[in-house]
Amino acid sequence: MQVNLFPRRAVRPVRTLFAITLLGTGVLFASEPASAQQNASVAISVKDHRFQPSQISAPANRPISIKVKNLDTAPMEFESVSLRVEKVIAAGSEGVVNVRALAPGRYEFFDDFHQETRGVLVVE
Ligand SMILES: [Cu+2]
Repeated sequence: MQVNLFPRRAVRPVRTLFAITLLGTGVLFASEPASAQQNASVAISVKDHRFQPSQISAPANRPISIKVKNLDTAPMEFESVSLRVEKVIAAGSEGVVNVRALAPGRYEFFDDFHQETRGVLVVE
């Protein structure tokens, strides 16, 4: 009886894995460059019920992370109808509001708890 120490079947999974790895690498290179996928980030604070600065800007066609720092002693709610976001940020704390990739334009936002507190995101 002949004993095959290296049956072909045992080799196959390794080759398959190698092929999948190659395929995966190809997919990785075929997709968009990393910079296009990465979130743009922009920071804003709220102090005495005013956004500081009241106008922020971000690049178009990239998801945006807006870091909101609430320096007031009251909670606020960062809200925007056009951006379709709302997030409560406790007094003296901060939060990140993630926004989808946007077309160029002006997107208004406000504090839903103090509606006179307003700002605008300029996307260009
Ligand atoms: Cu609200």
